[in-house]
Amino acid sequence: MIFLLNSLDKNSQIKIIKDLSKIIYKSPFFTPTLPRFNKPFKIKISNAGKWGWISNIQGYQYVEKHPETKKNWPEIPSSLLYLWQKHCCKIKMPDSCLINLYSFPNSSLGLHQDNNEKDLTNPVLSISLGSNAIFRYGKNKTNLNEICLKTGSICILKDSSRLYYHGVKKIQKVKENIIDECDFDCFPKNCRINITLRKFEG
Ligand code: MD6
Ligand code: FE
Repeated sequence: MIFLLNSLDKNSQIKIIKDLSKIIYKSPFFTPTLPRFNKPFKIKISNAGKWGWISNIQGYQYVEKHPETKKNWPEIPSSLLYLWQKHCCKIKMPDSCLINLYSFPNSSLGLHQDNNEKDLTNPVLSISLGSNAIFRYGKNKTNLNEICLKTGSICILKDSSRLYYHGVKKIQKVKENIIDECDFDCFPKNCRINITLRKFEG
């Protein structure tokens, strides 16, 4: 697992937050539920790109339409495609952009692997914005490392770390939250946003 801590400067973060607000306007956040049990996740999500990742009683799936608006997901903004090209790959572009919204203080994300994609040799890139995440990761569920992901940090799963387990133990409020400074109604105060870029189709 590669961590590029505090990699994005303030202006690039603000541009991404603006681009996200446009996505959320067309494609509102919704609460996914756990496969089989249908219990709600402690985060909200939305997507951009051809394929959006969702979870419901039926399982984890990549789908072409928002489950509530029934519309196609908006396009992945160039501010994010640029980061994929810079850090992952110049040739194959991502076709899926998952936006996770963590509200303070009660959001968290269970330990999981990203393994629903068709070709697991393609990397996954994530961007953290807003409040801090106490992020856990490791090759096995039993031997986990912990790291604080601050706003502007990038994380890449590739090669031998592609199937590492990872999750968010808790959210830590920060003094100056860049999402609050942008002042969009679609994001709650003290929240954290994590964006994951992936290639679902080969
Ligand atoms: C999060 N991140 O940071 C959750 N997945 O909120 C992920 O699930 C994740 O950070 C794949 C690659 C990087 C990640
Ligand atoms: Fe993940």
